[in-house]
Amino acid sequence: MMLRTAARRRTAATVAAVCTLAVALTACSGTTKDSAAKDSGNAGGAATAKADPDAPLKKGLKLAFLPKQVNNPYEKIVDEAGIAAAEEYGGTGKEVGPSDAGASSQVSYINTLVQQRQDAILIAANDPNAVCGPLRQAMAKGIKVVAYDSDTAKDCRQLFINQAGSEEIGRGLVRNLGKQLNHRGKIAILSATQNATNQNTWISFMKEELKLPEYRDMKLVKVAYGDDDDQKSFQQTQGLLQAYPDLKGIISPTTVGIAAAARYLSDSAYRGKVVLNGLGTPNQMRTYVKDGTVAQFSLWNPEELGYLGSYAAAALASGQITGAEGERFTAGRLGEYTVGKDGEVILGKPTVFDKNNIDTFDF
Ligand code: RAM
Repeated sequence: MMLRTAARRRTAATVAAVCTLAVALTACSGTTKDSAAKDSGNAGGAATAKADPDAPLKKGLKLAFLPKQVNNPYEKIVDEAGIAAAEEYGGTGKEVGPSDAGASSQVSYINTLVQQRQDAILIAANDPNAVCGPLRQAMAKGIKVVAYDSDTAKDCRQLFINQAGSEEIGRGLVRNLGKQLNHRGKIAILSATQNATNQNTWISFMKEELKLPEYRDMKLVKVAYGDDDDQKSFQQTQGLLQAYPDLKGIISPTTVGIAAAARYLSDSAYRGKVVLNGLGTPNQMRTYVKDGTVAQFSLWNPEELGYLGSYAAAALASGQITGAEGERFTAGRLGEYTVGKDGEVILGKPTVFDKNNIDTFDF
C-alpha cells in the first residue's frame, strides 16, 4: 500500500512539473503513456526506484496470472505452479484470461485487474503492442508487471521471465531437425499466432541458423499459423502436406501445434516419413513418441517457469528488486536469479526428450 501511494504521489508530482513547463496543455489532463513509462520502475524507469535486497517478501500479496489463453494445457501448468508458489510465501494467486490467443484478447482482463488493484500482473503476451498501453497504466498505479513465456515491449513491464535463451531455443530446434534430416530437404514451421512474441523471436533465430552453410540443402518453404488452436493447427498440418507433398520436416515451436501435428501425422501415410520436431510437453507427446511418429522434441519445466515468475513478481512487489540489470533475488527452492539486460530473467536450458527419457517426466 505504501508503495502504491508513493508511486501515485510521484506520478502526480511528475505530471505537475511537466505541466508547469509544457505549453501543450493537452498533455496535462491525466496520466499519459509517457508519464506512465517514466514512473513505472521498468527497464527505462528503474532508476527512479531503489531496490532493497534485504526487504522481506511481503505477506498477503495478490498476484494475477494472465496466460495467452486459459485452455492451453501448457499455460495451465505454468500458472498453477505460480499460484502454488504464492501460497508458499503467504500470498494468493489466481488465473484469468481469454479462451483464444487473439492479439487484443487480453486487454479487458488487464483493465479489470487494474481496477481490482492486484499487487502484480503476470502476463504471457499474445501481442507485444496490444497490451502495452494498459500494462503501462497498471505500472503507473504501482502494480508490478511481469511478462513470462511471451514478452511485451520492454517498456511495458518490469521483468520478462524467459524459459530459456531465445537464441538457444530457435537455433537449437533447427540444429536438432538438421541432424535428423542430414541437413537436406524442404521444411516448414507450424507456429502459434502471427503476433506471438515468443514464437516470432524463436523463428527469427531459426531463420538466422538456416543461413549457415551446412543448411544450404535445407529449405524453409512456409511458416504456417495454427493460432495455438488444436483444430486449426491440425488443419494447417494437413494443408502443409497437401501443398508440399515432398516436405521432409516440420518444426512446431508450440505445445499446441506440435501435439496437433503429431496427431495428424500419426494417422496418415506421412508417419515416419516426415520428421516432426519442436516444443511439446512430455505428457501430450508420449503417445506419439511411443508409436514412432516423433523421435524427439524439447521443452523446459513449465512448473519451474511459473514458480520463478511468481517469486520474481513477489520480489518486485516487496521492493527487493526494481527490474534493473544486475539485481538479484531468491526464487524459493530454485535458488538465486539475476536480472539480465532489459529486465530479462532466464529460467535455464531446455531439455530434449526422446524415447529414452520421456517416461521420467510427468508434466
Ligand atoms: C504453447 C504456447 C506457449 C509456448 C509453448 C512452447 O503452449 O504458444 O507460449 O511457450 O507452446
